[in-house]
Amino acid sequence: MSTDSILQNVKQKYSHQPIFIQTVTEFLESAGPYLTFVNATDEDYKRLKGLLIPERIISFRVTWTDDAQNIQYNTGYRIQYNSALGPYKGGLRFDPSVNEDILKFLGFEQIFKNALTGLPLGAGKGGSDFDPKGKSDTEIRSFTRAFMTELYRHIGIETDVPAGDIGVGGREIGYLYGMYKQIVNKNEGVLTGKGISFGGSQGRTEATGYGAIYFAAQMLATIDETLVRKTAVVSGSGNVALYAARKLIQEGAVVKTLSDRGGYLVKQEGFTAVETDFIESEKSARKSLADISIEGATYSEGSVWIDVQADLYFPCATQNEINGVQAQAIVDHGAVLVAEGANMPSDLDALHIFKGAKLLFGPAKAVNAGGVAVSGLEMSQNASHLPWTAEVVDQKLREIMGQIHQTCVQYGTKDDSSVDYVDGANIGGFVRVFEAMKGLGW
Ligand code: NDP
Ligand code: 2IT
Repeated sequence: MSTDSILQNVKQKYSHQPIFIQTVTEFLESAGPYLTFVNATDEDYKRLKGLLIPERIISFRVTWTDDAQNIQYNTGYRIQYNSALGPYKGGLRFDPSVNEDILKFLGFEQIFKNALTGLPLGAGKGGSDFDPKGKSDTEIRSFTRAFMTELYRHIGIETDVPAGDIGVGGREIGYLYGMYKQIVNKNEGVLTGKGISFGGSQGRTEATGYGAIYFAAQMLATIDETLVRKTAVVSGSGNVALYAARKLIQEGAVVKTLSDRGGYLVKQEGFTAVETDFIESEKSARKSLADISIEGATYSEGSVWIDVQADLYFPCATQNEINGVQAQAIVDHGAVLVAEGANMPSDLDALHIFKGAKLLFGPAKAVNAGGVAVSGLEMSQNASHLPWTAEVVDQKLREIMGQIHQTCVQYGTKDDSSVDYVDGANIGGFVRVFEAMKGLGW
């Protein structure tokens, strides 16, 4: 058996799931040469085939009532992908694009990301094709409560611990947890990203964005560079993008852009922290960037990757937001670093261009692992009934991002002593989960 034959099999069997095929292809491009190098046995290849298949896929109907008293239906999902390292762990996404393909890609990525954190976390992902856009607060509450009346029977602190993702932030997690508590009559922290007053961890809201910047700083340090006075393009204007932008500003970098589904705002001299707060409050009121006015900033519907030159690029919105042409433009702009805050924001063409270029490229599995890492810390605090201070959590986040960087260097250093962070993250995560599967007799 070989990874080529495994990939052919996946392509044939799941030809209707292109995003899943993309993530498996990307992973096997790293895992294949590694398995050849370590003389993997037939049993290893069979175990790898097993790793590609989710342990369980749950799908359910969600029936809820809108403000006009109409009955509405959506489909809910939870994919319990791999539990070798611990309870299934990963976010919930509410977006009309959600389907089994998208959630299998996200769940598969989560396996290696969670393994890289070094914490006892298995991997899962879930969500619904529910569109939060234009919904009132009572509709969000009605939907989330209906969603939890189905999901609750499949999750548990030692079974499966969901969190947020696109369209699911602090408010939604609060409503979901409120419903869970009412159903099971137990005060167990079955979701992470909870409000601080009911079991949440300090620093979880900030963790993904901050962690991405801690990781980028480590990458820059390998070429004796820092973030100070570097210009940065950030895409997205949600949780990950805004906290990445704020940390960049704190570290002395110049954040030129933020974006949303409609286009991007660019301010050549850089946004201030106060402006990021203003954008956050306008976005939470569901405004589009096109309607948000910031002095000195202009709005465009073009491609931020092609139009805006910077030293550093942080895609923090969604999957496949950078294609080959756009990746080439980033390289031609003379970028020093690309670090993926979103999950799989570079398509396969873009990935190959970045890997072949002379720049530092940080893949999502490593760069955005800070979010799930602090989720893991929230689980520890819930289990011990002892909350930690913001300083303690931030220090642990920094340490975990440092360890992930170390792992990437360990498994990704090439003969010319450059670091291939894609190989490093894929192989580093894989080795940990594969060892566990072996030990468990799987
Ligand atoms: P949010 O819902 O808070 O924000 C999402 C942002 O991305 C919004 O600005 C949204 O624009 C934009 N966006 C969403 N879909 C598209 C699209 N199809 N095209 C262009 N822009 C789009 O989500 P998060 O910030 O939490 O998540 C962003 C990314 O980071 C996702 O890939 C997620 O999987 C990943 N991630 C999130 C983690 C977390 O802890 N939250 C952890 C690790 C990864 P608009 O405002 O117009 O909707
Ligand atoms: O993609 C991700 O890592 C997340 N959405 C966060 C998962 C989590 O359990 O905190």
